[in-house]
Amino acid sequence: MGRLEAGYLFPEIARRRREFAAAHPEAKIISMGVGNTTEPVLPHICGALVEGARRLGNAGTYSGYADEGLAELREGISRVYYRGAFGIDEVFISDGSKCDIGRLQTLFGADAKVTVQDPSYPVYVDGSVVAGAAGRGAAACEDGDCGGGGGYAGIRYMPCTPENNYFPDLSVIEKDSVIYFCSPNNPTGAVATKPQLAALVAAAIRTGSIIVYDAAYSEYIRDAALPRTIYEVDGARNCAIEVNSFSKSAGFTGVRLGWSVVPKELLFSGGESVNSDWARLVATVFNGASNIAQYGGLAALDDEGRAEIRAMTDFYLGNAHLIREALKALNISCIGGDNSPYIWARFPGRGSWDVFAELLEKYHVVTTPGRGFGPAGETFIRFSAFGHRADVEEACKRLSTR
Ligand code: PGU
Repeated sequence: MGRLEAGYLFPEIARRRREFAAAHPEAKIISMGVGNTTEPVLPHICGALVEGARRLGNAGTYSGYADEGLAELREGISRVYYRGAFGIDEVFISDGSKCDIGRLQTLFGADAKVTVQDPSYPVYVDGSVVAGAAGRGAAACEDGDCGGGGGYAGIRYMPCTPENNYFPDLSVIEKDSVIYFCSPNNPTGAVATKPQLAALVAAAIRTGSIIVYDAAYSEYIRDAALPRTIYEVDGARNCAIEVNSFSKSAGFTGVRLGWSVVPKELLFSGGESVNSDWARLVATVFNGASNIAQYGGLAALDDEGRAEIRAMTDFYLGNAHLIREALKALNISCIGGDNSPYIWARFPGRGSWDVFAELLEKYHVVTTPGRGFGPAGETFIRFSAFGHRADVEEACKRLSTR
């Protein structure tokens, strides 16, 4: 804990927002910061959550611990997301992908050689630091106030920039690494193509590394040519774990339900089964996802639930389109937002916390400074498309006066 360079990014942003609000009580602040869902869970899935709660109030249907998750849910996730390619003992139900990432960091421990995309979702780095897998920062932010986005010695950063079209140079991956890879990417919104993922898998196999593939935004992919899971690539079963959740697709950020896939073929360099160790670890430190949430998850897998997920993600993609158009009109170059709920906007020559402050102070719009996602985010701002339509429209209107 002592090695962490700053507080966790999103509470830091919330703190700055509170400070500004206290000084300007008249300001109507709009959040395009943290990627938190805003729209209600849709009726079919919500009905299943209600029914799940009712079952707990009935002697005939009451259930307690369900450590490994409902078999039907594990089978359903394999069928809907992976064409049935995994057995139920390869799909682990969880309370969300962030929580699984934390447990994976416990599994890999302090000796893990960690490689991340730069910028990246801060949990890959911060959680690894907490697990002991990094030395004190070498390239830490100059002012000690970058909200978690410094550079830690012992963590390998793979820059993803406009120059490499947001896909990193994989030749820097060392032997026996743990590689965190997120697509659609948070924060850049870039989505890796199938040949790019094939190159990633080849690099992992060449170096004996394990990929932790974060597919939390896979339901936002609209381009049919783009892969929705790393297991679309041959060989991924031998080198990749995938985490995903219902948070951003079904609006379960507050319900909490996700999963991890750990194929039986995946082995540590000593030959031990990662699947067995993961099962042992999860059984030891986790007591299972809420029964209520799991009933909701089952409904999210049937035809009506799939249609609701589509409608929900279409709505947020609609917001993303408005944000992109607003930025385009201002000649601000940006990517993302077409197959992802994030837009990554470039402010050349500017520090991202400065731009963050400008947008908050002048337009009362909260964003996320790119630096919080890593050193390569310094001149970028992340706009989140999670918000009510009227708020997004109002924020875009305010920005258009820039
Ligand atoms: N993975 C990625 C890539 C994410 O962006 C997020 C949420 C999660 C996992 C967490 O998913 P759960 O399944 O709900 O655990 N990222 C948001 C929220 C901030 C946070 O601290 O998680 C964001 O704004 O980046």
